[in-house]
Amino acid sequence: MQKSLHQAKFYKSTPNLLGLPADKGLEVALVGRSNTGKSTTLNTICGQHSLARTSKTPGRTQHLVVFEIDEHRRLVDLPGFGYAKVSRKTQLAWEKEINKYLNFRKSLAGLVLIMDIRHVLQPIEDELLNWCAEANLKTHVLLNKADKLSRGASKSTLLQVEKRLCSLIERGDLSVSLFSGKEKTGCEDIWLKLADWFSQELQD
Ligand SMILES: Nc1nc2c(ncn2[C@@H]2O[C@H](COP(=O)(O)OP(=O)(O)OP(=O)(O)O)[C@@H](O)[C@H]2O)c(=O)[nH]1
Ligand SMILES: [Mg+2]
Repeated sequence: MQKSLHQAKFYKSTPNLLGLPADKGLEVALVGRSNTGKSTTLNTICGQHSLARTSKTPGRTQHLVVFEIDEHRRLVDLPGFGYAKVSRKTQLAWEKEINKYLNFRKSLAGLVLIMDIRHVLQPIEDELLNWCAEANLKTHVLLNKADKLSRGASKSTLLQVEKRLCSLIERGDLSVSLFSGKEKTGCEDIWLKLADWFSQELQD
């Protein structure tokens, strides 16, 4: 998987679903609140420095940004939920596009939900996880920015999150792991997930 991810290339950026490539093959999307490190995570797991654009200021990713791994497999970097500095109207428009994407994208094989380990399970994240469970969408949660906490505090947050989500985890479509896009730690679990999701039968 790592080798294929290394070859991922920018494919296109689009403000709405109409601009996405044909709904074929398999796609994995990175989703989360604004500034949790989605774009940094994408770069880290692909072993590339500047594939997706990152920024210190929230609201960097304003489109659905598609990266092609090969002819049949893609990663999609989604705009962050809840970015306060754009108008409410723009926020709602993004949320609507993300909701449509999650609801209707047939090639969506799995979702990577990025949370900031210092602010886990915010209401929008809870809502998203419940929706994923209802939709039977395979989801992996990365508790990102683990470098900001001590090892002990990171581990204890992981246990708390797993406890809160135990009923969803037991059903089998949800998993959680520690991650740091900055220190490039915690990649193994997500590589295994991607290898699994991307080996499903292709949508045509
Ligand atoms: N300490 C630390 N900082 C991180 C980590 N991952 C991302 N950041 C920082 O968090 C900020 C936001 O990172 P992005 O990757 O642009 O976040 P995003 O979720 O894509 O943001 P939007 O596209 O604006 O929603 C940047 O300043 C990153 O350097 C991490 O693992 N540790
Ligand atoms: Mg981003």
